[in-house]
Amino acid sequence: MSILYASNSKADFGGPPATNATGTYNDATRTPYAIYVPYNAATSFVGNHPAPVATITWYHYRMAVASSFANYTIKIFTVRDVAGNELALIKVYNSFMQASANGDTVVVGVSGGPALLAGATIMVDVKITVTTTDVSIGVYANSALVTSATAANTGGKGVASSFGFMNIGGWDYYVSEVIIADADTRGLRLTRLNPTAVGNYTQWAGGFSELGDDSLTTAAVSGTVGNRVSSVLATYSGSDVISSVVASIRGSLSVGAVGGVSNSLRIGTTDYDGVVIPLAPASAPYATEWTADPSDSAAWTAAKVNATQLGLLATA
Ligand SMILES: [Ca+2]
Repeated sequence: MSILYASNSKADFGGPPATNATGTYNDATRTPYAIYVPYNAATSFVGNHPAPVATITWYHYRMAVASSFANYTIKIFTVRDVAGNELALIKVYNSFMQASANGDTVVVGVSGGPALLAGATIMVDVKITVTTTDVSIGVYANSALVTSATAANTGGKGVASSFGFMNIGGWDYYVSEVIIADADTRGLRLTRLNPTAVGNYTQWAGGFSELGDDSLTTAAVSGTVGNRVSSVLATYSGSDVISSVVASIRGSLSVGAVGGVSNSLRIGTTDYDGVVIPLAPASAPYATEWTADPSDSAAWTAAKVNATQLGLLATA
């Protein structure tokens, strides 16, 4: 498993869209709110997500339907390559999800799965495969394949690079727990732990309050290679098997000596730095995944997560 990005922050979605923290639209034990995708909204992930290592990209999200989609054909999810070419999409056809692959031609699959009626909550996983031969999409509802399509790709469309939730002519729905990976996401859930307090390091201008505020107009900033900032995280109180800890950030480059950043975990008195992420002038999403606790190379536990600070290291 390699998680490319994981987010339940409205700052990662265009608009900015509205959010909702009431009712069953999100799982409040995991995320502070759901992203609201209202009638006639065309929202999208801001910028491109990190590329998969090969040909396959998975998207995971929790979808809560606010009002029934019965008897409408609408587009709700799109995936594009780095050049902006649409690769695949999900429509709703008479209440059911319907996959389309958009290669040399648009091939529409057979609709299926649970009906998107008011009150429905569905764990959605979407598998996109792009090769020099074809483009395919498989859509899973609660881990079961419900609709798929494959189209030829002799025209050379590239691997998945961005996606968007949309709602052209449909009815209100909500999404949360978005995970993008280059391996199977079925069965994963996302629990977001926000930076809540000053950690061991304060060498950057600004800190935890700018990092967890869901606003891209404020940020932690460093102009000195080697400087660190770290934050205490919200307490994890769930009981999941923790498959990984993922640091998701958006970063951009201004002027000076700093050329990149490492996500870093501080456990005990040791800093465990992730790979150096080169930054670009444009804000973009980046993530670092730790599938095991780096201090002992063993599986994560809730206690271990709660003893970990999340930080950033400015790099050359
Ligand atoms: Ca901010």
